[in-house]
Amino acid sequence: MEKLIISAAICGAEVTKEQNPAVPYTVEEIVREAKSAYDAGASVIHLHVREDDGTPTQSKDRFQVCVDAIRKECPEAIIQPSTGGAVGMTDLERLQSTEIEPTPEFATLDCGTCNFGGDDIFINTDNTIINFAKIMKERGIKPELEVFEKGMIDTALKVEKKGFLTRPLHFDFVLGVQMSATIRDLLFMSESIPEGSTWTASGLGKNAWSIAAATIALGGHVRVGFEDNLYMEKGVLAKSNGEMVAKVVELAKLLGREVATPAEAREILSLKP
Ligand code: KMH
Ligand code: ZN
Repeated sequence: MEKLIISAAICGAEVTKEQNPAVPYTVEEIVREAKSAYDAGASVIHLHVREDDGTPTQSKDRFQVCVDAIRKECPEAIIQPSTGGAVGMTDLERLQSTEIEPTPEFATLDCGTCNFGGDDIFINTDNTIINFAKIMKERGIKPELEVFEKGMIDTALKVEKKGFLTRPLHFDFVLGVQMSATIRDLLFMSESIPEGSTWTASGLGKNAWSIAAATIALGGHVRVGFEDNLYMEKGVLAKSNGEMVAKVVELAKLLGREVATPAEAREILSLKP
């Protein structure tokens, strides 16, 4: 079986220090969390950034400072800026994370609109998705296709048919936001993508660990981190993203799956060297 790529979603846009004091806001905290994940075995850092007070931002300058600082501590890491940002941001605001230098090799591309709790709606119209795909293609950025339910896989395939996405595609199944996060859901999603695609999965909250274990067994790749889950187990807050990555490494060991280095991850994901 292909080696396991571990992605760490270290910060997110929604979680707060009130929920877990280790959630990073400042540049120093973001670097600390990226390094803890990288040292534990993560090769991909899925990155959102915040103002010092925790407000989510897609500011190009803030991304540039954070990426440069992470790069110093995690020289080989695949840094994957979010283009999802936070609910309510404009497309132009969200795209700023792709404008840093050097151009990111990997970035997220959200493939549909979904409810995001309470009155929040995370809006990604067909035109938004096509525009983001077009820009990423022009800039040579490989998209990680963020799909929150099966219809978003179908949308991605329509965008591919129009010529804005190129195979091999890479999907990230974010389970537990819009659709549930059972093993049946995971199987349904992983069996619904074109042959030759790669995929990562993450389960929200308490689903993180069952989805991680099933994904390792099925040959997918795993995302964990504060963006998706704050707990190591019921009632036990994670002290760092690294602690969560270490748990995935342990699961992989138990299940006989080797963990990919960043260089191996680049090869598996067909990223440019
Ligand atoms: N924060 C969510 C509204 C992504 O990173 O591309 C969007 C999100 C997806 O987290
Ligand atoms: Zn994200």
